[in-house]
Amino acid sequence: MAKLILILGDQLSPALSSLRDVQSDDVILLAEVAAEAHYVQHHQLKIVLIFSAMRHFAKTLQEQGHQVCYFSYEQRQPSLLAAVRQVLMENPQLSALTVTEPAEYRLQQEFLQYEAALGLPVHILADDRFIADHQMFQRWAHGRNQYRMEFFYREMRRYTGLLMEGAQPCGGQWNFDADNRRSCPSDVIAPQPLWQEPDEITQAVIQLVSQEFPSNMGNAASFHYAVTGKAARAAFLHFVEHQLAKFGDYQDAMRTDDAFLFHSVCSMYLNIGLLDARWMCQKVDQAWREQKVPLNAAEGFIRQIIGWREYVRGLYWLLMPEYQQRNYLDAKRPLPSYYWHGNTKMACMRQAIGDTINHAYSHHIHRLMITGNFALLAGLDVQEVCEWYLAVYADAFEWVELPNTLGMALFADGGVLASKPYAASGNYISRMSNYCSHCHYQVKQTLESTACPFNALYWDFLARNESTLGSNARLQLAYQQWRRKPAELQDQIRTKAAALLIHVEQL
Ligand code: DLZ
Ligand code: SF4
Repeated sequence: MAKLILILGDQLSPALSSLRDVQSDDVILLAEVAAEAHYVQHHQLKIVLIFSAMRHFAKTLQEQGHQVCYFSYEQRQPSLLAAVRQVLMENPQLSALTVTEPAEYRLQQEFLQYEAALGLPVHILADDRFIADHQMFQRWAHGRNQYRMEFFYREMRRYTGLLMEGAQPCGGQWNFDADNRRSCPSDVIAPQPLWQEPDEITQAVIQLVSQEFPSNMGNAASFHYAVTGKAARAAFLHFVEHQLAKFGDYQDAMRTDDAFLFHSVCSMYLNIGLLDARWMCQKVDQAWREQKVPLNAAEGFIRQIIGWREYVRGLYWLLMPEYQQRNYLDAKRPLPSYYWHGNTKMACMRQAIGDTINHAYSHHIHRLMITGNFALLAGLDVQEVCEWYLAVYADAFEWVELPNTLGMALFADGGVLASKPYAASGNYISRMSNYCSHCHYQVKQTLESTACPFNALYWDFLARNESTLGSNARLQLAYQQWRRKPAELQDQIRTKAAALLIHVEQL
């Protein structure tokens, strides 16, 4: 019995579960559709990446002799369901639909309706590209009142054997986070990540996106990412060879002249299936065992993949759909327009948003401690901020974006992900970057007209949320500092913050 296999834009892996028992009379469908291209205003480079990678993946399947049906965006399929319907109508011999489970709750809910809508069996297979399946995560989470990444991560280390010597972690320590926090001196030069020249297929997609999505963020013509598994693996091996050794030390550093520093910039490839998480981690484990990179680099990288990435995916599926509605600190201020155009006097924000506009990428500390921290301190609307992150980053799919933004950056889940809000004043940004020396504002000032906005907003954030956050154990030092300030100074700071928030659009 021939079947239809639907492959989504973030399922571009040859080892995908739905492709495992493909038969010669099966039809494989990939479709560029309006519903997926428009559910948020995706960055132009994100759309180019996904459409071009889909086209390359379909071409490879075809070359391998599979029957492939491909709808390009110009064919105006409104939705995945419409595309499936059309293929089934044209191929009445197809008697079932198979799909690997979608990564997002939104689509999972749609797929659960497909059987009724199409009148044929729909088989939804597990996505075993993730290392922990849903049951494994649920077993781990069961009975816990706190879900701390660190404990999940240790289990994943034992489960995978990565950086393990028998039952013990290599180096006698599970986590070298404390060795991942150096600022990057100006004489340390990071090698460029490996970019790709667009081929003919990508050039056609660039043209399409420029025409069809002209007002979306970014410039499609500047596309330089990998769009095939082979090119993505080359980019990752380039990272292992040239960047990984220093990734550990400078993971949290930021610099005006370099958006990438020692980051791999491979999350977008991994999240659409061009790279395999186990393969990446094995390469890093091997580089450490061959003494090519220090342990704080290898462990820091592997923690991001088998720890953090698997953990946020597990939490997403554990807590959706209720998680999406959370707004613990009742943050509702509209998103300032500079999140979209980057035109602000705050040098750090200009840099982080500018990098985002130019590359559909910025690294995790920009996302957490600059744009995320500002959104947290200013009480920006949780839904709007989440939508922004989902739209503007090439690696952003809701399963990974939502916990990172709503939980980690905005503390809107009340502490499920993070044990304290990642609120920081200008002092942190000044320590970890060279932005402040290029800024209109003065990082050492709090009340003056030229004062760094992060400073008054930081204290005001603590003060206005004292009833919810005041007893948080990890914020006690900060609250002691606040409470020790004379009442008059507290008033001045809060008045300054109120003025900043009224004029937040002009900062
Ligand atoms: C993000 C995206 C975009 C922009 N376009 C498509 C598309 O046209 N067709 C498709 O199959 N997938 C696309 N995607 C990725 C999906 O949105 C993604 O599979 C779901 O969000 C589940 O993670
Ligand atoms: Fe950002 Fe303040 Fe530093 Fe300016 S002074 S770059 S606003 S932290």
